[in-house]
Amino acid sequence: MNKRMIVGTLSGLALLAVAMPSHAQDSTPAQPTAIALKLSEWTMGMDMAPMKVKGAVMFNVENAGKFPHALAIEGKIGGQDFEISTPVLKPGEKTTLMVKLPAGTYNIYCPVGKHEAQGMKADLVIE
Ligand SMILES: [Cu+2]
Repeated sequence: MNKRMIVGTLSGLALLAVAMPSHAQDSTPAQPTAIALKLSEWTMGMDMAPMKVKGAVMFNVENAGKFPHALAIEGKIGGQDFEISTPVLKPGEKTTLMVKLPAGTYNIYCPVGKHEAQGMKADLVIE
């Protein structure tokens, strides 16, 4: 496990922050990995190869299509189902979604209509 060193100059507040519960995995980079995703019904934008990343991920999501889309992530953490989603984006709208997940494979997809069945999906592999 990669325990962060706490240097002597940290304030008590900072120490409290460090002590907060975390689902972090070992060797998590400090900076999230940024992934730009353009959602579009024309390309069914997420029907692509699995995305493999380490540590936290920052999705920069843009609806580049003509219909509403959103980005959802689902999977299991510790045997429990979880799901998180951006709001439904109108055409041209952008948002960000940052996740910090245990290592594993998750589904990312568009929860609008039947878009997932139409190919707006991919695997997200957290290493
Ligand atoms: Cu969609």
